[in-house]
Amino acid sequence: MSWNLNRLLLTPCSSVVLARVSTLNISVKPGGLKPQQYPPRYLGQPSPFTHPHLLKHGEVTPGLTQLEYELRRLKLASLVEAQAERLGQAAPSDSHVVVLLSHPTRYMTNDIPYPFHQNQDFLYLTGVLEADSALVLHGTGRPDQAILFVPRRDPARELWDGARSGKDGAAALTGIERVHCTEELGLVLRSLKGSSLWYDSSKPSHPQLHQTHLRPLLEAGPTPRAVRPLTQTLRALKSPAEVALMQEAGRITAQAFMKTMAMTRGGVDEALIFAKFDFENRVHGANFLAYPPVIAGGNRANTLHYINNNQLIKDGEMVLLDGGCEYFGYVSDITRTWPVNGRFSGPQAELYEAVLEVQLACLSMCSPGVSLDHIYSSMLSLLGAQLRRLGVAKASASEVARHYCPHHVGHYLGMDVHDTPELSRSRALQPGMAITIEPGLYIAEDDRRAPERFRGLGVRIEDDVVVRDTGGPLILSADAPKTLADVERACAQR
Ligand SMILES: [Mn+2]
Repeated sequence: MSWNLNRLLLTPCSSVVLARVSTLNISVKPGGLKPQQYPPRYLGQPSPFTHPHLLKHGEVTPGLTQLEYELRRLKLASLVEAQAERLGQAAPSDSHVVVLLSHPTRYMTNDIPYPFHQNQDFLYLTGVLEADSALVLHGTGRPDQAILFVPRRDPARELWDGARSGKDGAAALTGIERVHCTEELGLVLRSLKGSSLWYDSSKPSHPQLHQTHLRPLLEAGPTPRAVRPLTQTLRALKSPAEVALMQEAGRITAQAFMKTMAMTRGGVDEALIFAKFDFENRVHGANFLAYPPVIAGGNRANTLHYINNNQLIKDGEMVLLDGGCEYFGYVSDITRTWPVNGRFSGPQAELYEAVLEVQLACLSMCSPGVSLDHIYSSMLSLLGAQLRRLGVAKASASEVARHYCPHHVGHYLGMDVHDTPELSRSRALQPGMAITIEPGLYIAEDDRRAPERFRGLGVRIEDDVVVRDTGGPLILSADAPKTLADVERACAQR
């Protein structure tokens, strides 16, 4: 078993955590990775035994190894220890208990479930894709002992809902040695009493498990400390394996854009574009779309969260498509705007070029030390200058730019579309952070201040970016056509 420990330890992380993690005596248990330890049956999620086309041996989810998940838990344990010290609780004899709950199954109606979507913080630390599960980390000083809780095997339920991993399956898959059934959560937590609790109690990710197993504990003790800010700090910095997954998500969606551009024409239904885009993402390997896409023809592009996608787009109009896919836990989020008939009109090209120029300038700013908020204020002044040049505004004030672009320049990206929302956008970007860069200009059809030729036009151009130390930003969505010529060429691929 050859693990490149150095490479994994050097995954981007705050220097505090890195120092702590690299001083840990990490013992890798090759025994947990032996292929014959996987139960020869279906688990509650793909395993290297049942899905060798998706996972290599030692991977918990495609592309992410047991070791990577273990390092995430160790980094969280170090953050908890550091945070306790900061809060003036430096006694090394203090013990900590960290609890994370999975999501429950959600139901569309009566007994028809929605496709299951895991709580990303729980997924980030375990790789477990089953509902009704939990993770407990505990230890003195540093909570680096993991206990996993998964649903008990139940042939009657599995007949309807499909296989469950069970304790042996979950242990083999994750490499976590101590696994209990979920109903033992409260019991185990009570046995760890006297410890300080870290748990996101304000918005429990699994209300029923919270009620049954956590409420009694919370009523008896002091308010627990939040875990979310710590997991989000870790999640903000992507490891090489995570970047590879995001690169694939970006590549898939970029291909889908090319194919979708090639099929539009005057009179096309937004619903058809939706179906084509969804299809092309899945055909290229996506699990599903990451969010309801915006497919907005003509003036509807000026409704930022337009997701009705049910109108016909007239010949001569543009369509704005904001869509992305999820690829084994990581997402893309890309926007392109193009003329449905394949040829930009004069005013459309003018407005498009103005946004593109600003977008390219913002992309070039994506380097370590710069914050999203800083890029945002640059975007506003650049958009202001463009608006003045186009004759939309008399002075290039930021106020006017904010009116014509009411949203931020971008957000963090990762397992979620709007990833790690607790992380301030005023933070300096670091190598390994993933963000979107998405300036736009939206000129409503009833805007009397704007020259008539621009009214009813809305343009946004959005790329996904990983910040790097050297070589400039890595653009994950680079394959999606963007220049006027490339967009028209993609539209012409009939
Ligand atoms: Mn976005």
